[in-house]
Amino acid sequence: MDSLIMILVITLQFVFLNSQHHPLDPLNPNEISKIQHIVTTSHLGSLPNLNFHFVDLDEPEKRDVLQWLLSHKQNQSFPYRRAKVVIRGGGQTHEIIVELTNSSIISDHVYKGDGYPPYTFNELLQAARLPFNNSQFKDLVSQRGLNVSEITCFPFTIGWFGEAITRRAVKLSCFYREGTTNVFSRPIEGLIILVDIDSMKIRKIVNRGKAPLPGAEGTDFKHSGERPSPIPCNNSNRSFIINGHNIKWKNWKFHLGFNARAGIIISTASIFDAEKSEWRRVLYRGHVSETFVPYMDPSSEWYYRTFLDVGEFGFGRSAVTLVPLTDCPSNAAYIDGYMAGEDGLPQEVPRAICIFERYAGDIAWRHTEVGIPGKVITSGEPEVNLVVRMVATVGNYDYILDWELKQSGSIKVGVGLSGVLEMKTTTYTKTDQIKEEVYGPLVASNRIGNNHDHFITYYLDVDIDGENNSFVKAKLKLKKAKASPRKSYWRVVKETAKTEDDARLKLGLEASELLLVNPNKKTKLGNDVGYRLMAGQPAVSLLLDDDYPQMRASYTKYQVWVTAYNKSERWAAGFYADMSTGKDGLAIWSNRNRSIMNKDIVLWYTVGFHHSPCQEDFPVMATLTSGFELRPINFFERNPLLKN
Ligand SMILES: *[C@@H]1O[C@H](CO)[C@@H](O)[C@H](O)[C@H]1NC(C)=O
Ligand SMILES: *[C@@H]1O[C@H](CO)[C@@H](O)[C@H](O)[C@H]1NC(C)=O
Ligand SMILES: *[C@@H]1O[C@H](CO)[C@@H](O)[C@H](O)[C@H]1NC(C)=O
Ligand SMILES: *[C@@H]1O[C@H](CO)[C@@H](O)[C@H](O)[C@H]1NC(C)=O
Ligand SMILES: *[C@@H]1O[C@H](CO)[C@@H](O)[C@H](O)[C@H]1NC(C)=O
Ligand SMILES: *[C@@H]1O[C@H](CO)[C@@H](O)[C@H](O)[C@H]1NC(C)=O
Ligand SMILES: *[C@@H]1O[C@H](CO)[C@@H](O)[C@H](O)[C@H]1NC(C)=O
Ligand SMILES: *[C@@H]1O[C@H](CO)[C@@H](O)[C@H](O)[C@H]1NC(C)=O
Ligand SMILES: *[C@@H]1O[C@H](CO)[C@@H](O)[C@H](O)[C@H]1NC(C)=O
Ligand SMILES: [Cu+2]
Repeated sequence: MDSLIMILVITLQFVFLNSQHHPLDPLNPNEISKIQHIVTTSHLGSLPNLNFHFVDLDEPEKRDVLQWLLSHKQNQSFPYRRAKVVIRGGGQTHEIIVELTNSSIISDHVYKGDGYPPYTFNELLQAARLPFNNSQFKDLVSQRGLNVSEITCFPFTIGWFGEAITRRAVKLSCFYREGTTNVFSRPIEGLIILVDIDSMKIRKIVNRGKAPLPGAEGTDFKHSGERPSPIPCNNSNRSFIINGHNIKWKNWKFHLGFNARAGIIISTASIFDAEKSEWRRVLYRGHVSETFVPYMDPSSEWYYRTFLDVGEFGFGRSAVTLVPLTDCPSNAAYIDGYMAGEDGLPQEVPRAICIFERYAGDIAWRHTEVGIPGKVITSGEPEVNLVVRMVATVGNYDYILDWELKQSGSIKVGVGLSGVLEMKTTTYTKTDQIKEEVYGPLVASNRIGNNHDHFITYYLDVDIDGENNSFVKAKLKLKKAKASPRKSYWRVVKETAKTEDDARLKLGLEASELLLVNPNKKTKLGNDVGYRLMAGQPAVSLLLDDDYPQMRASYTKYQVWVTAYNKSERWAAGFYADMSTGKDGLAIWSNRNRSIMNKDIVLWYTVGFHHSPCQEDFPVMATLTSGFELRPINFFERNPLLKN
């Protein structure tokens, strides 16, 4: 063996040792293939129409992960490695746990509750193709004078409206591509196709008759061709280190995962406290839990459009390959994402995640001191943050999902919306012609941009200096001043939430600070160490509680929830979100009213947008951003940006 090969072998072993054994690592392609082999060669392999709907790491017990991380066992492999697999075969949903270390199926049970697992990409693709082999459909479109080769149909999930559900089904809406690449801009209104997914057959075509078709003019959205000139960048000199799924940057270290459902998963994020000279825990696990997008149009072709994108499709499943210099700057590093396809075999999303340092042009801190006679002293530092980003394109919409770490200790989460509106055809060409309820504004000629919401709910298992934390509402209460020329002032009155019931909040006018504290750890000055939730614009669902879509997404009635940690409570609308009936999910768990004081707790925060579209949203929408921030409050002894 010559020395070059020797070096190569040593390097590979090094990479293997350091990057393959974190217990929260997402399943790698070899593991996905192994799982596929274990399942298909087991008794389950003979199930008719066997499809893999979900293959993910079965999250190891938190206790075991923490023990492994905190003890010095990191040079040993974690004692077990399990996958949770959901397959459908023979018309049934099987939940399987596979142990990878000895290649065995530990458990297999048939799920009989409400709701279905996410659709596979192939199911949606097959469903969308069915109309093109259906003579009724072809007759209907040619009666409308349309060329069938110019039509694209998209499958929409249909929710639940009180009926007994026995079959998986989607509804197709079709669009006319002729003269445009903006497929969603030319809806063929009045034609809905109901598809039974398990038999993969068209069950019904509802034809409401010919509706006008909006033209193709002005619908394209080619970019101007201008790109910022790439900043010369020596990427081997990055200030962050990617070691497998472990990322280290400045005073932060964390684990970065990816799965088909949530997309980005940030785990075991800790910050280095220079004063204490130790790593301190902040976030055990954080990711998008669910997304609810109800359209405000009760008409027969629109009422069912009440999407739970994460549970029905998956944000990771919808992750796109990021485009350097458009989606991420020139100094970005990229990470590929892996998941299982419907056949159980690995699929790759190249460049699913990017990581980069953002030189925001912002000021991290500053001061100009003019109080010293004869001197003006100015000090300060620019803000440099680390951003972890992915983009999920779910049909017409694009969600830009950022996790941004600041050296001040903040974790800032950003959600950007872009993409194309879901629009409805109309005969109207001017707003003043409209005298009836049309469920949204006119955004372009012959097109209504239907009113809707976007609720993106985050799962945030915050562990401030340990698991046992409390949720504190620090309310600003007005006091009357005595013996002073002033009549009033405000003071902070802190209230620790005792149970889950006490920790559901609609944020609004009441002035309050929401804190997560570790009541067992105090600063030298005696303050509870903590983090503050800096909420974004308040938006909760306005639908009636007994409206069916709202029952399925009941958690969107509050922006903030805190629950007791339970490994299996991660997906806010329940794991089986497709055609769910609201019997599982965050609101149900919270109703147990568990004690949350000085306990391992999970914070749930919903970023909400009420979206009444406007003309600028056409033909493609300029990014609209919202988010929230977790900011240290009495966590450090003083401003951690000052390094002396
Ligand atoms: C792991 O590391 C510990 C302490 O660093 C050491 O004592 C032990 O021998 C190591 N074990 C293996 C299997 O390398
Ligand atoms: C594999 O390991 C699990 C424990 O992790 C055990 O329950 C199971 O019996 C083992 N199966 C076989 C075939 O060894
Ligand atoms: C198309 O339809 C015909 C007749 O209904 C059927 O025999 C054929 O299998 C269909 N093809 C596909 C690809 O579904
Ligand atoms: C229909 O569209 C196809 C594909 O764009 C085109 O090749 C064909 O000529 C069109 N037919 C008619 C009748 O316009
Ligand atoms: C980038 O920087 C590294 C270390 O600072 C250096 O070894 C390398 O030659 C540089 N590469 C380029 C292309 O300048
Ligand atoms: C790399 O970073 C170091 C320290 O920040 C700096 O001194 C050096 O100039 C950088 N090198 C390049 C090639 O950018
Ligand atoms: C957390 O509190 C529980 C009691 O609620 C206690 O049993 C446990 O030891 C505490 N854990 C830590 C890490 O302090
Ligand atoms: C954990 O959550 C699951 C699902 O909600 C529930 O069935 C189970 O009873 C919970 N376990 C505990 C210990 O509360
Ligand atoms: C939750 O528990 C608290 C304290 O035991 C109690 O005051 C409150 O009424 C309970 N809420 C519900 C909805 O049961
Ligand atoms: Cu919108």
